[in-house]
Amino acid sequence: MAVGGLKRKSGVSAAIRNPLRQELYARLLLAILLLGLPLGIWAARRMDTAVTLRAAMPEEGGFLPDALTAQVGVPFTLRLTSDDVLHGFAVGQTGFPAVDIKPGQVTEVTLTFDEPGTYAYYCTRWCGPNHWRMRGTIEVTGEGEPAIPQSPLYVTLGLDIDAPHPAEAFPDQPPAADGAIDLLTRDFDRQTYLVQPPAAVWHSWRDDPELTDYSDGQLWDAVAFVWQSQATDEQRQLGQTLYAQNCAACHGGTGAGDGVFGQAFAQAANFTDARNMLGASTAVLDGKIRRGGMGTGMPYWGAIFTDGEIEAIIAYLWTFQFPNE
Ligand code: HEC
Ligand SMILES: [Cu+2]
Repeated sequence: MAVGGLKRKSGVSAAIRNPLRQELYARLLLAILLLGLPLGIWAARRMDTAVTLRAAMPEEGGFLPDALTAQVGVPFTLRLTSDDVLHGFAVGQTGFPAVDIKPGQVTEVTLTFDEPGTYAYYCTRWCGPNHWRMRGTIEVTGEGEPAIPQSPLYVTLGLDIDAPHPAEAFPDQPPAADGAIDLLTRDFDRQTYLVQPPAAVWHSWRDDPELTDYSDGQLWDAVAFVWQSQATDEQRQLGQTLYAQNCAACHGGTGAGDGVFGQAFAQAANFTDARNMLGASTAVLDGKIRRGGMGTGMPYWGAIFTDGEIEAIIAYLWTFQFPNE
């Protein structure tokens, strides 16, 4: 260091005496400026947008900070660290693949947002009973129209999703979707699937004088069939994957509400309970998933999943009542 400094000093003094050398130095300086300026700006920008995001168990504060800002089209780098156990990081509704945050390591991710809006980031590792509380938001500003969120169906319909919804009638055993096939020519549309509970559809068929020849069980089989016809196997598969990652810990792998963390809160809903489920419409389930069970352990997922993902999860939830063969 000292030697270099000295050399440079003598070099500068030499340049003053020699005009040729002086020009050389001027050129060099210009080159350094021309090259160095953009480099410096680039480095400064990079440092500006790189934010350290610390993850800790929710009891210890969760994500710190839990609110970030970014600009449309400007790459945004996060340095993820963990204070305690293994956590995960993902951004809802973006398709950004989840990454792990290992204690003692820095995980760098760079995000670029195409559209303004409020994005939610969340932990993807079950780090404790309050894991799902590990959430934060990224406020993205800039060019473009933020997508205007559509009102969830339960709001448009004015449904009280907190009201108990027991079915008046339900089968003793899960219906088989392959029965009573000749009933299927009857009208059944998307709207009915969205707004009517299965039990209400069953009742309307039961009260239909044209259908008196069919047994109660056959009518349930027909309900199971039309319900399943509203989703594809791909959707149910996607729903199953998302359920396993996000819901099973509370609602149980078999949907019975007996997940390891389900007990830590008010009993998580039992999706195998026919009386409870067959009295619920898709709109009610959709609302509960999006908004969460305020004051209960049921988290809100509206900011995390896309509409298509929620649709897929509900299609999977229905399989607990209407099993696929
Ligand atoms: C931390 C535990 C927990 C997790 C995780 C969780 N839930 Fe729940 N859930 C609950 C509890 C507790 C209830 C009952 C309270 C209520 O209905 O508000 C509930 C209720 C529900 C209901 C309402 C059922 C009804 O009969 O109205 C639906 C639907 C639901 N959860 C779906 C999901 C889905 C889908 C996921 C995953 C994306 C999920 N839950 C994740 C705890 C959880
Ligand atoms: Cu976590």
